Amino acid sequence: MLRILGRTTSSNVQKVLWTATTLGLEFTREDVGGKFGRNRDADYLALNPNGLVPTVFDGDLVMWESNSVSRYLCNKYGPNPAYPPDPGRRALVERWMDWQLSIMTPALTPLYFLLHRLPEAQRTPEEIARRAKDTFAPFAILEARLKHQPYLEGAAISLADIGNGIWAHRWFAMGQGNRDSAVGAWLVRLSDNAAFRQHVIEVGLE
Ligand SMILES: N[C@@H](CCC(=O)N[C@@H](CS)C(=O)NCC(=O)O)C(=O)O
Repeated sequence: MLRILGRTTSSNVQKVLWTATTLGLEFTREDVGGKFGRNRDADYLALNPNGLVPTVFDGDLVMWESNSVSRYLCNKYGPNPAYPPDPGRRALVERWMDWQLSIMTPALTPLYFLLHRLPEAQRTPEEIARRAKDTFAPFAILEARLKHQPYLEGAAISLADIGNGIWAHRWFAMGQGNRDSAVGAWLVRLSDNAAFRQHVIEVGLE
């Protein structure tokens, strides 16, 4: 059975939980990170030198980096349409996973931290507007992509949608976006997925 270390409110933990649930895997999970701490303790750092969550055990194998963990789970416990076996189709999915790490998360995190970490008295409307503007470019890319297809790659949810869908959910929850858009319609489609509801929507933001 998998053992997942990480708080449920972490987008990167949610990614692994959604993937594991998609594959029908059993797992245990322990609260680590955020208000629960433990992630800067020496025993945790010995497992994951980044001091970040998630850290995932599969037997003796200890893993970190949520995208790598998700790939591993699909490789080991697939096949699953979430991670197509054909190298070309897989590359198309993986580009969105890399894009989420390199473009989406850096664009969204400052706005998220401003609204969810900084005390309200320290926020200014100008700063919020500036940070929000930085999020427009990646969502314009998603909008163009999703105008012509139901999911980021192909006709089913893939790992491409999992990582980016979690951030899109947050973006709307932060008062951005237009429900009457291709991204909004994609989020409605994702909401039909029980694992997305369980591990993302029902958990809320922290
Ligand atoms: N690239 C890493 C990033 C991991 C990461 O940044 N985790 C955040 C939560 S989303 C974290 O551990 N923050 C410190 C904390 O929760 O205390 C991954 O994908 O796993």
